[in-house]
Amino acid sequence: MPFSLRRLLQRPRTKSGLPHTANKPYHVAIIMDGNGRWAKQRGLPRTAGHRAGMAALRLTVRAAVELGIGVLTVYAFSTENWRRPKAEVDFLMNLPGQFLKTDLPELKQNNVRIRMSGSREGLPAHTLQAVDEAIAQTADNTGMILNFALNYGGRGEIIRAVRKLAKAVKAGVLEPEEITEELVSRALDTGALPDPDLLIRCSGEIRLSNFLLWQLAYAELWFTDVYWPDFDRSHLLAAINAYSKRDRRFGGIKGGEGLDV
Ligand code: V07
Repeated sequence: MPFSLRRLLQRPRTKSGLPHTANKPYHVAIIMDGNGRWAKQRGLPRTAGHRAGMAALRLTVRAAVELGIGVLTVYAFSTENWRRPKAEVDFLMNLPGQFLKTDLPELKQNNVRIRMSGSREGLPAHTLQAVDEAIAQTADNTGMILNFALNYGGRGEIIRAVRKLAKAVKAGVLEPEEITEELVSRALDTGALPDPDLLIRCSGEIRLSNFLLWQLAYAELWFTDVYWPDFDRSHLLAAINAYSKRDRRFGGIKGGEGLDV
């Protein structure tokens, strides 16, 4: 689809146009880490960990729908993951098709809309076909958005966005001065989605690993030692509970009056 400034500016990114501040996160992002370590601990092949991770994802999506989460973005495959052994990559590239074959009926029943963030380049045709089919079949759904970060890297995404904007400038339809945070946000793969309010990372790693670099600027971060295949509703609830107790200020001060009296 060609880059269109008009499309970029259509809707506010949140209903209010402001960041989401209620005590329930609207957009939750998850780094589903620890599948390989979960398998190793059990003397199983890494692929068994990925399969168990898919089952955990199924439970988490169910829980997120029930909790009224607006957007759930999950890191399924990073651009760095291509460095893994070919057999493992081939296995992973079959998971979107497998997941959708078993889960698409329930997702549709639950009014879930599927989206993808990431580069289409380099993904096998059969993987893209499965994802595109799921996106098309759920395009009119109005419930939770399930956004798969697939062949995704934050810096790569920013580069693709910058190129789109540069092309618009070169074509004479955009002035450099018109490039705002809002426009950059919209040129990213996450487009009109509001930024994540809460990032969850499993498996004890305390880093972003090139995930949603621009979008996570103000997110609350929550880390757990639990391996992703062991993650369930209770861990999601713990993260949301911790989020609801935090005081998000977006760089301002509480109350926003500017005076501490
Ligand atoms: C993958 C299972 C979850 C744990 C993390 C790694 C392994 C679901 C998908 C998927 C992707 C796109 C889509 C539908 C489903 C997936 C990969 C790996 C590459 F439209 N799980 N899952 N994709 N794992």
